[in-house]
Amino acid sequence: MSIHNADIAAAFDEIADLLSIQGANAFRIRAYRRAAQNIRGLPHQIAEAADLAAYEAVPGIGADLAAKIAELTRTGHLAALQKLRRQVPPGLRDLLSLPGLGPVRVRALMTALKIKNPADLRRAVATGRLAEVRGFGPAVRARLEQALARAPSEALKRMPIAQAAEYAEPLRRFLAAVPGVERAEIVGSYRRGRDTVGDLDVLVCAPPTVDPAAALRGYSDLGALNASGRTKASGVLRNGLPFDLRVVASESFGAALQYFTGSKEHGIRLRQRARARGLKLSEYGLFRGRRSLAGPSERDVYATLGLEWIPPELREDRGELEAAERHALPQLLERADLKGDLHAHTRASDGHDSLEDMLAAARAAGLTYVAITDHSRYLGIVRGQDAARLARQCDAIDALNERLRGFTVLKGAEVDILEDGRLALADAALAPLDVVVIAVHSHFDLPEAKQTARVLRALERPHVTILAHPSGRLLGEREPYALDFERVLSAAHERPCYLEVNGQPLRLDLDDVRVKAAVERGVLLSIASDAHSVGQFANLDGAVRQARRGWARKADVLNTRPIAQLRKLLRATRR
Ligand code: DGT
Ligand code: CA
Ligand code: CA
Repeated sequence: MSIHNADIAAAFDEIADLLSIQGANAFRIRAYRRAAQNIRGLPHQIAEAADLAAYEAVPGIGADLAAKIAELTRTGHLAALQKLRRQVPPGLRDLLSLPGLGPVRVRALMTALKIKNPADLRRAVATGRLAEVRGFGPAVRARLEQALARAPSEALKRMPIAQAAEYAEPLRRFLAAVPGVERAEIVGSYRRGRDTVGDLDVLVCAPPTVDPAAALRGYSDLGALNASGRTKASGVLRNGLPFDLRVVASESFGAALQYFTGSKEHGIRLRQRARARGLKLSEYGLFRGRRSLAGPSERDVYATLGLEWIPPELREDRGELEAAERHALPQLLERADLKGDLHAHTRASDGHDSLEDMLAAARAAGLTYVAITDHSRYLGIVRGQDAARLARQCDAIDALNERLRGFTVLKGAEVDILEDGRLALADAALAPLDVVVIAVHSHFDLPEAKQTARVLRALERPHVTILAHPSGRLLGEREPYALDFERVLSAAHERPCYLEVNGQPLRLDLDDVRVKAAVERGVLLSIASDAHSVGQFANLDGAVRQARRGWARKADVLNTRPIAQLRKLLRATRR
């Protein structure tokens, strides 16, 4: 491993940046900066020096920094830097890479306007709020606007699908309404329902007389249009999301839909299959020689290749082609299959609305039961309930159920898993509940063995029903914590208890791969909104999409059961 002075200096500068965003001690930050500067100025490669003493001879390098240089030289990594990278949301780090934005300004944006990523910044520029922040005079703002316009895709990485959807659906409707346009679809990872998207791929069906790309120029959500011809254009939307536009004729629409939906891996396998049959598959159609066998319809493309039509969520080359060949694709879960929701909050803890309003909203969302799972009292959650308040809430729910017809409110709680694997509420407090959702809300950075032991220990408690958001990730903000998921899955299977697919837009946790593992193991899933207000039962749509990507069928899901069957499954978890 060859480490250059520039590498060491860059690592120290990054540490200083991240510490500075965190508002760390100024002396500590300056020590890293000065060391970086001195190392950059050295006439020789410091990594070639024989030992720590030689490192310490450089001005500004003490024992601590010398040890870090040694670590970097030996391993190529710095544990301290990796830890900081996990702590500081990637969006803030993306902001740092914009010209004119150092850590001090990033911190100012964060404190004054809660700006956490380039997309937030773009909005603040668009609405003029940036001018309110100290240190952002006209010159700084002008430079930032230029930078944001120039390099949006570098400044912003993958976007959570719910955030992308806010721009994708209006864009699709706009294009579909352009005179002469026959169809417009958002394809790519968006159509596959991936949890995040890199860019939007927009496919438009129109005859040669129509120029949808030209129509786009007047579109209100357009940030910039880069390359543009009649059949191909690319640009970026005002929220920073890049897009590719393709225009095809109707005789190719199905083939193009297939091609640009991807995934790339799925497409490669499909084209191999075509080739093995002496055919050629492209975005223009499926051909034998020059004769087109399929093109207008995506279904026909699959059928002509001897395959069932494959739902886009499955197109990841995870066995779907083999299943489609055997006519053994799963009948995937649908939103309409859900009979209830087993994770929702009221203002008894950190929710926004009353118990009555939440159940009315659940009912309006087409559900027949909802579990109220307010937080237990714990560090992070100020308004969490203790045993006494939980008991009173249970009484209120009992009274409510007396009056309700055709709808059931289940008594529940979302209970913190403490650092040592105990639960934040005593077994006696949990015994009267119908649903006990447990979750990790703290100590995310325990080593894998400890984190796994912690969760396994919690799963041993007598009243546990569901493990909520099992990986703890927050898209763009927090990585999953280190956990041996196989062991958790085995424990859930043996116990039994159930695993949640949390539909909060930044959680979508379990992810698709783990959903599939749970389905294969026969561990039932709870498709959950984790609603904190009446509008958030819409989170169920995202959870369903995620579950479909993990091959989940109606039978794999706990809350597709009518209430009587559900109660049996809930009781089966009791010890
Ligand atoms: P993303 O944008 O990173 O979330 O993921 P995708 O899947 O939307 O990827 P993207 O936007 O690069 O391309 C859209 C689709 O176009 C992709 O899913 C399949 C097709 N495609 C793009 N590039 C290639 C390629 O080099 N080979 C093949 N076979 N297909 C490609
Ligand atoms: Ca894409
Ligand atoms: Ca693309």
